[in-house]
Amino acid sequence: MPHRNGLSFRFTNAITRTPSDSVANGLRAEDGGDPDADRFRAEHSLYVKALQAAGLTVDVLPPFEAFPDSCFVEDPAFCLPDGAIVLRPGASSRAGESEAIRGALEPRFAKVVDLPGAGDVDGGDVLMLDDIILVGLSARTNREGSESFAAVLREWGYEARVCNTPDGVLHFKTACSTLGDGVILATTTMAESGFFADRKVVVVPEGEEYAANVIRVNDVVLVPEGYPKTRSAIEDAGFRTVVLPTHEARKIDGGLSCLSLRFSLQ
Ligand code: CIR
Repeated sequence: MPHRNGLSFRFTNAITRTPSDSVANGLRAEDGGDPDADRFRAEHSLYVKALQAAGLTVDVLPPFEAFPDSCFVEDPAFCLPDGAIVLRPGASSRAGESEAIRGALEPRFAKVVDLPGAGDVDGGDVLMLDDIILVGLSARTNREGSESFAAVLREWGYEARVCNTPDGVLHFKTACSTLGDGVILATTTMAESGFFADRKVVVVPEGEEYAANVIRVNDVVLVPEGYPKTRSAIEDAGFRTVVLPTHEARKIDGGLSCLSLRFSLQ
């Protein structure tokens, strides 16, 4: 695919969803205590403000009590300037989120399509770079889903490659992010995976692996609070950072990317 400068980090819009009270029952790999819904909403509102300060128009959808993980809007859809693809999340408790996010996408995109076939893809497994889109196989994204997703992307003129997310990592982007301008942020395991070929990789210092999930939004990189070595490494690589609290999201394996769908309307 032709290199599209800024595809992965120049955005005009975002969609988020306010955490519900039921977020306390969100899925998690290990139980370190339930998130507190009020504190989560306070952190979420700082997140929305940071996206707005970065120049985005942000649509904040109302809480969706029936789906505890529904504030993680990145997982049920994937957005490109050409249109949006409604995905099928791999966790059965999240299945109904696709229908709900479609309703938010349709007024904004001329083209909204469903992931064909019966496979599963979580948006957290999709890393968009400026010249390729990487799709990680994981406990949530299976071979059938990733292949049908890659086929849609190719039809739309994008190059897509399916990769294996390392064992024990929830989503591909749990362990890596794009900092934009051709630079990747990744844990040591991901950096050594070969997925990034000869791209410049900023490696997350040991012990700060959670901070591998950041988002570049226009001229800033949003980073989670409490990971000073990663923040310094990103700044040393020449990027401006904004620190945000994600303590409640972290309790249910959520990070900064999961909390929004970011896109550029043509
Ligand atoms: C889940 O397990 O589905 C949620 N508790 C966390 C989802 C995080 N989403 C993401 O990394 N894209």
